[in-house]
Amino acid sequence: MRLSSYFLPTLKEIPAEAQIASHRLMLRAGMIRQSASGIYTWLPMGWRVLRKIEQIVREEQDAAGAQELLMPTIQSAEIWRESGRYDAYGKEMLRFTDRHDREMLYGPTNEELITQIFRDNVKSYRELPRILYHIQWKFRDEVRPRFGVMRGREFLMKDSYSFDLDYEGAKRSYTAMFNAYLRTFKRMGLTAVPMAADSGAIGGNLTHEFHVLAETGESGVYYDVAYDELAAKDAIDLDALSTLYAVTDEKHSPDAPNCPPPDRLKVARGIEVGHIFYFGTKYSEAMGARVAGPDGTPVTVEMGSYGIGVSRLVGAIIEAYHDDRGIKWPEAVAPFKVGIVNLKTGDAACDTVCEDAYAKLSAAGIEVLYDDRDERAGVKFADMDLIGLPWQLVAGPKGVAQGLVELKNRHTGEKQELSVESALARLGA
Ligand code: 5CA
Repeated sequence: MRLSSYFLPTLKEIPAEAQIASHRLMLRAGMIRQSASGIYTWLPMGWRVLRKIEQIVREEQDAAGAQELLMPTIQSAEIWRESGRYDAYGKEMLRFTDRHDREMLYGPTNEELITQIFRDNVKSYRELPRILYHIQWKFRDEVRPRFGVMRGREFLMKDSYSFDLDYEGAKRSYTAMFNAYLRTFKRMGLTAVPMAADSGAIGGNLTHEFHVLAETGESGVYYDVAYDELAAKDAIDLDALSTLYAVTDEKHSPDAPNCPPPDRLKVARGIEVGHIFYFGTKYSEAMGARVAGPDGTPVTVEMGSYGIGVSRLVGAIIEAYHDDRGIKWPEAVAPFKVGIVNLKTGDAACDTVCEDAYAKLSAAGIEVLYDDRDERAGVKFADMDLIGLPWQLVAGPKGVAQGLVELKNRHTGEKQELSVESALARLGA
């Protein structure tokens, strides 16, 4: 992509309405624009990142045996009456009527709809277990949307739903999702700590929230220092982990039997990027989701649901990866891997080196953004640091005369003078 023709409206000023770094940086780096309170347009740069995150989430869901489908954003009130949640959900649900006066809503979550689909299409225990998921926009009319995409009204969620014959099966599905979450967040460069949580409006008794630790997090978290080590593993023994104290503020109590003494208790703030629930037959019972069991008698299926805040993750990653000049994308989610900075557009030698590097990187399948604009070097450096691509390949007249370019690592700040060939080789071209 050539920056001269890329739709990237960066901002020099710090937007007054943004209170936290990720919100400020997403506006300044031309990733999002607000369209109404808590509702955003994703500009090309933001959209690229969102899709990368979505893809990692998808790959790990698929690897864990979940199957992707796509449910609509708009739902009928009827199924929510069946589960009893239509009235219970309150003002957070955006409700409206269609031209035939049918009551509709913009889905805040999908337990009802997936239970209906399951009920109407699965008849035998032989088809179990099933984990189905989709990645779809949700709407919750939050009282206080804030921090940009962190607490939006419209937001992108991955939500999975598991169906099992009995509790043992449901716990296996829950554990599979739990482990998939640890891998998912790790691939994005995040440490997300699983916390025993409160089940809120979803209901149920086995539930964990996954929190990225950050000072600007909205939740208080309290956990045993031994927990870090256990949770850093790729796959955990859920029962072993569950004996250790790790809770969100709603659940914290210094009098709990396994609450460690103050010197072993970590107190931090976290951003909730995922939330998983086992809720048994809460929805299947209310909505009649039954299958024929091995002996032919109908069995009400055991369910769980598993959410990831895909759009919130964009903000959470920036909270974890930025400095005072801008974003520092982890490579796995970076919108482009490398930015080429032409310090003297119009200079024949610089243009040749940059065009050649651009062509070779592109041909090697490496995502590259080429700053070919006719701008001052200072502007180009500032923009490149702001948008935070992991690598910068800088070509100026002095170096180019000696066949050299500079390769800068945005994370470490390390700069190296290299021949063009070596620089391209470092980048994988
Ligand atoms: N049905 C269940 C699991 S599929 C559910 O809705 N869980 S949830 O309410 O906890 O939401 C799942 C995830 O969506 C949360 O962990 C959070 O990361 C994200 N999320 C929830 N509300 C918002 C919001 N207003 N803005 C951005 N992300 C949100």
